[in-house]
Amino acid sequence: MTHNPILITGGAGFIGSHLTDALLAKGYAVRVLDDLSTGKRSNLPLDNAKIELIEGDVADAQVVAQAMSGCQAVVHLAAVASVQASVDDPVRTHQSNFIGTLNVCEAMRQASVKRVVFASSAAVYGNNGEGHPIDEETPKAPLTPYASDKLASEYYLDFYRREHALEPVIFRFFNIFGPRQDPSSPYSGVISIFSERAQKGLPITVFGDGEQTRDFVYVEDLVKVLVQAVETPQVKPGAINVGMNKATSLNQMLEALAEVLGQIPPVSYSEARSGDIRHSRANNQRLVERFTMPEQTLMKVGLDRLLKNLSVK
Ligand code: NAD
Ligand code: UD2
Repeated sequence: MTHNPILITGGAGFIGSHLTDALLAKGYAVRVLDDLSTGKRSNLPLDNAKIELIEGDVADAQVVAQAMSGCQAVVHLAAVASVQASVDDPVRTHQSNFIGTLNVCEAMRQASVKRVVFASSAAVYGNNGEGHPIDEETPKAPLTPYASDKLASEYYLDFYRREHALEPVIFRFFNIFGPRQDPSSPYSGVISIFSERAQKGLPITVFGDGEQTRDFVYVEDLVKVLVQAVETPQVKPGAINVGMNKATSLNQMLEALAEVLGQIPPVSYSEARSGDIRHSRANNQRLVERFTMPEQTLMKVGLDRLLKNLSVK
């Protein structure tokens, strides 16, 4: 291990701050580049001498080049993570979600940094593959600016791999959950919304019959994979699904929430969201082949940690 820092763009956010904790615990120095648009300083242990926060925008090529200088690897997480925000303002989100990636690639080329781990999304599949575990060869059908920017980012990372010997590890995350996920928008992750409302005793609304399923991944399990992706000596081309190949319905998730809390407020069922995907589940064979999979954190255990974190706030 060299003393050079790992750059985490978006490191003050939900996933990035957990990754920061894990890398610091392993003895790495971490440099975070974040504009704090949704990320928070308070997510980071800034009293640790091994962490540096640069407040800046990944859409600014100069800032990215400065942040890249002297780094040994990059984990590129910075993005407007809300799909709805990309629908409402495609031009602004494109700056963060696509230009940001291009700036990271260029800064890496100039600074001779090779390894980049990238957060793509299951959103690139659109409605394709619904009803069975989705593998990576499933035709792509990006339905939103968010998904289009993620897919274009993947293609550019692959171009830089072929032309400039970058070593991209491209992950398509399914539904990640855990402490520090922001519950404040109606389009936030469903688990963050339900947990916060349940803890405050506020009624919960399920869109549809609650039998829709998702492949939920606890954030610490994801982080164990991200750390390996930073460290692995060999990188093969091709994006990798990050899911557990396990379908959990919203009703099952609510049962787990009720078990952890003892009881939950009234749950009502309203019309399904238009365009909502009924079943989303990852075929994770590629992930299992290339990485050592952590033992899956059970839904109840993950919910318990999330709720404890909410209650100390
Ligand atoms: P988050 O909003 O908590 O984290 C994103 C971070 O990026 C925030 O700290 C934000 O301040 C920062 N950021 C946004 N725009 C920026 C910019 N222009 N310059 C610098 N920093 C900027 O969301 P998250 O859930 O932690 O998402 C991390 C990554 O994972 C994102 O790329 C997201 O698209 C991807 N992802 C997340 C999920 C999920 O289930 N959470 C699923 C698929 C993909
Ligand atoms: C996830 C991602 C999205 C995109 C998409 C690709 C999140 C937050 N969203 O959307 O970015 O990648 O996958 O397929 O990770 N729901 C309720 N009540 C609520 C909120 C949600 O019933 O208050 C339902 C919602 O209609 C859906 C399910 O919960 O059926 C999950 O919703 P979500 O927004 O957490 O995630 P998803 O899979 O729609």
